Amino acid sequence: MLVQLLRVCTGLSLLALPGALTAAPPVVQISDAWARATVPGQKVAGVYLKIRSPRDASVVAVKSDAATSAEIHSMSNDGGVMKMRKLDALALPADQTVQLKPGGNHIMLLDIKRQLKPGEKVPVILVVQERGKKKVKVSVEAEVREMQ
Ligand SMILES: [Cu+2]
Repeated sequence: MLVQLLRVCTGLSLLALPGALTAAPPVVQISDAWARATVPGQKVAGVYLKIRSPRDASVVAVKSDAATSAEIHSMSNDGGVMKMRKLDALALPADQTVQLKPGGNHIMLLDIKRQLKPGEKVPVILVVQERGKKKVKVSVEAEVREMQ
């Protein structure tokens, strides 16, 4: 009887382990990261992704080894002309998925160092900051895709 009880207890503690691991402090999550393929000689490329923070934060900078610099851009329709504008920061409201997508907010790689071909991966680093806290770097590999 005692032996059986012990077995049950051991089983339970093993089962509890995954739960304990997921209880670690939540972090910024990035998914579906992709970069638009470029043609030879093209100097800029858009990067798109979904990002979600467990607490209010903002993306305050972006960079990539594949480009001389990178910026966060907004895109708006100004009298039929699509215009891009640099954003100083991208707000990440707590627990909301913020989507960067073609025609909307995006990351723009400027002065890219090589052609981006479908299937390749482009490393991108997002610098995320919660108000009054240290900046945290979140890195992601964006898969290069042709525009659909
Ligand atoms: Cu842009």
